[in-house]
Amino acid sequence: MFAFASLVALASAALPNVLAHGGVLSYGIEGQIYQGWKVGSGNWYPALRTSPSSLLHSSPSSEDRPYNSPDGQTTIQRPWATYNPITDPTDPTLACNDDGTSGALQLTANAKAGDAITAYWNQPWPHPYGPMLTYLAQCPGSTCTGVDASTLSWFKIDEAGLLSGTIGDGYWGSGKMIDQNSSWTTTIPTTVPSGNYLIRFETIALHSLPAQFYPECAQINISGGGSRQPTTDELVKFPGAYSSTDPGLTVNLYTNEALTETTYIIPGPPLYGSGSGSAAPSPTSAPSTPSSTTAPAATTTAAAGTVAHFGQCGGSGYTGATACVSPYTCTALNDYYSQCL
Ligand SMILES: *[C@@H]1O[C@H](CO)[C@@H](O)[C@H](O)[C@H]1NC(C)=O
Ligand SMILES: *[C@@H]1O[C@H](CO)[C@@H](O)[C@H](O)[C@H]1NC(C)=O
Ligand SMILES: [Cu+2]
Repeated sequence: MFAFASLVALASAALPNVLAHGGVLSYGIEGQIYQGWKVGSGNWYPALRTSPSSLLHSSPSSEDRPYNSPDGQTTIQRPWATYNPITDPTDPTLACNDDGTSGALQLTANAKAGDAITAYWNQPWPHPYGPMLTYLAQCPGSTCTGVDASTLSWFKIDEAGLLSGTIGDGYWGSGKMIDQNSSWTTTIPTTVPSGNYLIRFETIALHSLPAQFYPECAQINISGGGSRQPTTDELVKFPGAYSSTDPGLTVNLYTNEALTETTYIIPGPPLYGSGSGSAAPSPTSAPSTPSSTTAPAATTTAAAGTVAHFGQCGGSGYTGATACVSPYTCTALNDYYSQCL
């Protein structure tokens, strides 16, 4: 205990105000912002949680939590236990970065199939090497409140791995997330059945091994959905979906081979609706989803009349181009900001 306390003191002294880790702090659904669990004053700093994860994840103290106390907080986000990474793919907290329970005053956001939903991480997100993944899990009853996240079956609706370049020095989904205001936008497929879901945004950091998982969840009630249930092959459990031997979780960025390797296999099940679903996750060395374009960032210069993916295309006081490059459409996020999504 003495040694651990000393290490914590050292870590705090060495990194006074730098946020080394974090999580999803808020959400946006078609222009409406939903705050996540509030950050508690005085405890939002990088603590040392690299010692035995079983010990450290079993009973987070108030200092380890990203909020002072859940008392009185109402949010669509599920409570989460720590801003430190989960580093074991069998960790029981892998579903939503907590014990799976909902908040005492848990809220649910309404969303429509086809809506764009954005997760905002703390800024700037510090880890640019690794994939972005978004999952949905339908809750069995008329609400997700009270449903244990670890009992649900999840399917992947969005992923972005190595977008360009090599494993060793390429551009990753998480690098793009940082370039996009440390946020990630996923469109709810129009084909998912209406109902109550948990949505799980995850970024995985590969700058050191073992890989670091940063998942948080929110409750949404999807209306106007379709009729395509996820197939058996598309459904996974957390924990269960990942293994410590997955090729996408064991890549070493710092080898000579990494500087020539352009194929990265995104962990987890095949994408929802991606085909038969019976094959192993397919290697992706190129953009594989509509959210992955060759435009590296929202700041990409676009020709007149063609705004790049995630670029601004409207809003009060905006005078620039309003037409989005195919296949994106200009979507009003609020009165002041419309974005090509
Ligand atoms: C979900 O939305 C449907 C349709 O709008 C509504 O009838 C239902 O009450 C909602 N359920 C919850 C838990 O919010
Ligand atoms: C960037 O993200 C922050 C939340 O982290 C949000 O308040 C802000 O509106 C975002 N900016 C844009 C241009 O979307
Ligand atoms: Cu970190």
